[in-house]
Amino acid sequence: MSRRRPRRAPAPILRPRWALPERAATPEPVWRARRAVLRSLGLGVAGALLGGGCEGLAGEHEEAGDQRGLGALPRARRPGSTIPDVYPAPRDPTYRVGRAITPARVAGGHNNFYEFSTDKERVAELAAGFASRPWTLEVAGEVARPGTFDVAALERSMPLEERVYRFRCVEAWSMVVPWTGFSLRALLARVEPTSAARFVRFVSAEDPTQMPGLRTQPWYPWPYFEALRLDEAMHPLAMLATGVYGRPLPPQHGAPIRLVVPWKYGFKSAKSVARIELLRSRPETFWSRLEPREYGFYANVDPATPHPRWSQARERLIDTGSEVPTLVYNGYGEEVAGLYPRGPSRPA
Ligand SMILES: Nc1nc2c(c(=O)[nH]1)N[C@H]1C(S)=C(S)[C@@H](COP(=O)(O)O)O[C@H]1N2
Ligand SMILES: [Mo]
Repeated sequence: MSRRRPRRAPAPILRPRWALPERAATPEPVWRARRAVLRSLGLGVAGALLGGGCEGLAGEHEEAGDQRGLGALPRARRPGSTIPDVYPAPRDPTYRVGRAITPARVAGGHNNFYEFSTDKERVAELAAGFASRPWTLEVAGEVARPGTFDVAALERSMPLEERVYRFRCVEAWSMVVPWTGFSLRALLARVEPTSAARFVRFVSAEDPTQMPGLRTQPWYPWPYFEALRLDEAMHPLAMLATGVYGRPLPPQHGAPIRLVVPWKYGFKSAKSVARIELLRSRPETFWSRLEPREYGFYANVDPATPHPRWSQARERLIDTGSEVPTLVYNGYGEEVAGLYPRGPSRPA
């Protein structure tokens, strides 16, 4: 069943055994019933796409029917906007998940972004005015060509595409998200890591004037910081996302640029990244500094290794509430297991 990816040379195998088209994953009566509920609320499909502070994100836009009426929605890109007109980017059909895409309104209304709030339901409203454009991303450390990259320029120059990924939070909830962006390794290639580089560190923005959680929760070691081993960062699945649901990232999802590492728990995927550093040795991470026994450096999704306070064997899909078994490496084992000779939860 594995098939080589077309178009790109050092191709990973990205069609795992269990993959199904998203449509096949949701039984028809289920999605028909969902739509009937929306209709009865007088919302229709377009109505369902609004709210949650997402500013008119497209919803289950893989369905041709749902594209109708989108023109009437407010778009993130307004006249005079500094956001390049590159959305929606073409979807790469290689990335398949075997589950239905989580509606934009649900994903955009249930966020972990502690710089704003620990209340997932309030992040969208608190972050709504976050000024994320223009934005520069600095890349420094063990690289031959350090640089400061304008995010709009990256959106224009990088091979932007949409990828549907499973997303699994360590708190045992999950969703399925169509991210827009490019492989992190495309940016790393531009800066040319030196032979001494072994790890990549990500530092999120820290702006107390715009991020109320920084002021109200001074006990956290801000700014948020995360890291990957260089070979993990070079894996094609590791993505820098600048968009979601066919639109530029809204603030609550980490505007204007965030990491997405789909085989690891969500906390590895740092939002609103301001700085990337190539390092010789393994750095600390935000959560491992706070609770080293609960949040390790690797944090690969592993149903067999419980969190000290709860099982990771199952997860709850945030849109339907249904519980499903957690997949090792979040279902990306065929692609990434080779990075971990001793298994998902053993230090290499
Ligand atoms: N800067 C920053 N990045 C962050 C977080 C955060 O609090 N601050 N939370 C993480 C956690 S725990 C998760 S599950 C995801 C949530 O991403 P989403 O809101 O886009 O779904 O962001 C991750 N990245
Ligand atoms: Mo998370």
